[in-house]
Amino acid sequence: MTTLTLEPKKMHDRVFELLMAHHKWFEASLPLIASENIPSIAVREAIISDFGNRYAEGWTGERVYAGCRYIDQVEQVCIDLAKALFRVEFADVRPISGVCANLVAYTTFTNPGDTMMALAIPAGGHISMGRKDFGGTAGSVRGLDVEYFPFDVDEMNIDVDATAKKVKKLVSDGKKMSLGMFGGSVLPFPQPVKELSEVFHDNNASVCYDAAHVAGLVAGGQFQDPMHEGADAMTASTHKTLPGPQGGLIISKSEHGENIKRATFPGNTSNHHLHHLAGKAIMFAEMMAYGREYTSQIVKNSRALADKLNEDGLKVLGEKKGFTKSHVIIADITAYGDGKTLEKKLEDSNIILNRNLLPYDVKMGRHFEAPGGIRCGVSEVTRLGMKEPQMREIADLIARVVVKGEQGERIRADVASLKKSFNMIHYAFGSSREAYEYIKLR
Ligand code: DSN
Repeated sequence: MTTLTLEPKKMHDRVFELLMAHHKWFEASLPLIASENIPSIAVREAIISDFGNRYAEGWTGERVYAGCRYIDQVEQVCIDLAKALFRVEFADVRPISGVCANLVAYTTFTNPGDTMMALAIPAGGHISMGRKDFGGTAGSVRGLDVEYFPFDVDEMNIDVDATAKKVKKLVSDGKKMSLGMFGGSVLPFPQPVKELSEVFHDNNASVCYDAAHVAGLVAGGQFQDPMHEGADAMTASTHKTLPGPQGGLIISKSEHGENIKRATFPGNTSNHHLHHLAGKAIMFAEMMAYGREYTSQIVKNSRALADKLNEDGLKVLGEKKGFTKSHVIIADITAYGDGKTLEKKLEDSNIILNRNLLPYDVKMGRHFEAPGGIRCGVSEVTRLGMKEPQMREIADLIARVVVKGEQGERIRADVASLKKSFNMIHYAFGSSREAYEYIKLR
């Protein structure tokens, strides 16, 4: 049994102290985790509304609960905005996360025991695409047999010819290939959806694209547009390059709409998170208004950061292709240490990014605990108004820690001084509150 060392009121107060400390820390830090972003103050207002206390199982106008008069209207606004933003016929905004959206896709397009092709995790696949023996969602929850896309490290991309051959071979060997699952968690370059969709379709498989990371760039017209390149559906998170609350989304051609609706509810959710639904609607409206400008700056920033990091001595992958065409950069830091140690040193310097497996790490005997890479994303710093000159400063700060071994107070002071002029949210409808302000309601 746990014996509490503090009275309940003191523990209650302690939680608020820690929340406030977190806000102060992020205010003075460089947030570079590729899967994160900061929502606008307007989104934050929406997600503390009473919507978060309600149930609305089902589809708009067909709920299993009373009390949904306004919830239905907000959900319809959210659906309409999502369809307009992604230029598609059907959107289901209820999945509560990217993993949940992928499960909706698996439920729609596959049966347990079928084969799905996806990227291996070191090549950029996500845990939700993983095999059962690694505890991945596709294998252990949906019972799928996962085959990997052949991957070309120089190109940092799927190998088209080898994939076409592999699909045909698997099918001729008697595998029931149901789904080609493109996309993933490290996606510096557009993938060959156009080139390979027909191969999957000709072999009776559907095509889905996990745009968890790049959905904002797709919406802003800065990356590939999978739904117009042959994909049947696209899943996404709403809080990475899309700067919304944490959540998921699935869009598709209209013919899959009814199956997707059932796969979301009752298949993979009971209640969806209605406060986040309102936040998603606000964020989609911001993206309709500012998305093109925001995401074109993300891509320019990412490229500027990659160029300077590489010049400063980090080995950024994808050099042959110009390092990146998205928000994400992946660098081999094995000349200076392992990913875990360097992630910690950077964190101690208030530079927050994460370690990452490199495509060739497993072959080299490296493990996700101490991989050979680090991953940076620029969505959040771009949202704070930073541009190419600040990216070069960030690269120098990272290199001081990684390459030169500097650490501690001097770096933290330089990080805070850079950050000081960038504490407002840009590309949103405006607010006088600062990005990391702790908003007290008590
Ligand atoms: N694992 C997250 C990422 O950082 O890419 C997404 O779920």
